[in-house]
Amino acid sequence: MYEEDTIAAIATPIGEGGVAIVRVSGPNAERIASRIFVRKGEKNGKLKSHTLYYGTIQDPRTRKNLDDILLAVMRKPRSYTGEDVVEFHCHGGVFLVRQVLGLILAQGARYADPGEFTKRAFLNGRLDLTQAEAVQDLIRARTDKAVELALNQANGELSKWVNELREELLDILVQVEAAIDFPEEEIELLQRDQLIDKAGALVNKTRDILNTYERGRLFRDGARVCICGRPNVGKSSLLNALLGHDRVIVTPLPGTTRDVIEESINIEGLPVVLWDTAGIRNTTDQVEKIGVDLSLQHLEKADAAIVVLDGSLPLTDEDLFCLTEVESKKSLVVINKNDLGQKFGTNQIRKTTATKQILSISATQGYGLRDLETALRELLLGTDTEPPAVLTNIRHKNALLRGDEALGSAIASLIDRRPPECVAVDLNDARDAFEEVIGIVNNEDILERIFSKFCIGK
Ligand SMILES: Nc1nc2c(ncn2[C@@H]2O[C@H](COP(=O)(O)OP(=O)(O)O)[C@@H](O)[C@H]2O)c(=O)[nH]1
Ligand SMILES: [Mg+2]
Repeated sequence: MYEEDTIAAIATPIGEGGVAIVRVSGPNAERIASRIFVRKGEKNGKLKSHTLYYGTIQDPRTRKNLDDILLAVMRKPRSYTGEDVVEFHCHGGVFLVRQVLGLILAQGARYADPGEFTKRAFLNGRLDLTQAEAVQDLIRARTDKAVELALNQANGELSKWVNELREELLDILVQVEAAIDFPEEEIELLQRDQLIDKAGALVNKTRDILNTYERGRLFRDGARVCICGRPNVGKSSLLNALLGHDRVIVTPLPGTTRDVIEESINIEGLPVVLWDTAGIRNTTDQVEKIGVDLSLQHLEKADAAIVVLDGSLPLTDEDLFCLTEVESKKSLVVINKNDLGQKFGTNQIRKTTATKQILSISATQGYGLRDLETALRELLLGTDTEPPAVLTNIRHKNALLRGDEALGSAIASLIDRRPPECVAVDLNDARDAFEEVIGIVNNEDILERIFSKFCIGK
């Protein structure tokens, strides 16, 4: 299936640390280790698998010792890659670990491509494709929730879900193909209705999975939230308050913030990137105008917006303009400075934005901030119960979309009483799409693209 040579790479980050690991996988892994590893104490006997051995690394040509190390042998098939794997646990010095790697390569190992260890794990059936990809998500995860989602996927939760779809699809396909094999028995009317129902149910289940994508994307990449409003309402103060420290300059002068300031917070595991923007208003000041344009651009790109109003002053046209700007977006309205009392009623806001949630806070006093965070999280994620798995990967999403589309046209063919061959073509397309998610694919291009995104040594 692939050229079974022996690959090696540094598996830990390059830098100073307690330990650095060089990983070797392939048929020659153990032979290479036996040439450069000298065991302390008892020297004879074959090394046991899944055991750590203490010893030194020695250059066989010069007999010079490089490092005292721990060596682990994991013989196939019970190893990460499913091949013989040897790990050298050295002291974590940049120069040292490169020397060790160099010595291993000099014994005939090849420097691994990015993700090549995981690719081999996949090709040897140790992981399916969603699990292999989850390994990468796990490495990149930035919050505990992202770790949890990636771990679920690595443990096969998504595969299980998609596999159920595939099984149900195969059921339908068997019936349709039977009709092809016995042409005189055309698909009976009753059977046709049943098939339509079953395919319809399958479409719904596919969409359930697809709907989790947005949620997964937010957990993985973070949600982008734009804080907007006219100048001086307390946008920068709010950013500082949510961050818990003074990041942005706050002054009583309108127009202080001109650039877009970006900072990240974590709301119960959901990474949120906050954008503090220049106040939105008509201005003749050239620099401020650029700031205002930037604000509007960011508002457009954001996953959600917080419109800040100053409750200590009557509403202005600029406030109303901001409220209409976010009309079609996920957004919250925040009435700030509630420590100073409130000069207008919420019904005035309701006239412009009937459905938005309105919260009262004080950025400088810290009132209402927890409620704001909770409301923001709900706005971004919705309050639905947690699905069994979450789609985080665009490749999975596209494949499922293709499956959904193919099922749709299979249903149309059934309704139009087209010949079973036509229905089978669509159903087979849907099946290909589902199988692509879990990785029953042999397309080298797809695999190459997926694994090239990994880091070297994984
Ligand atoms: N009393 C009070 N003043 C606030 C509050 N939030 C902001 N301010 C003041 O309002 C002024 C403008 O704040 P700033 O955050 O720069 O507004 P921005 O222009 O919207 O970014 C500053 O003098 C802040 O101290 C609040 O909750 N209560
Ligand atoms: Mg500001």
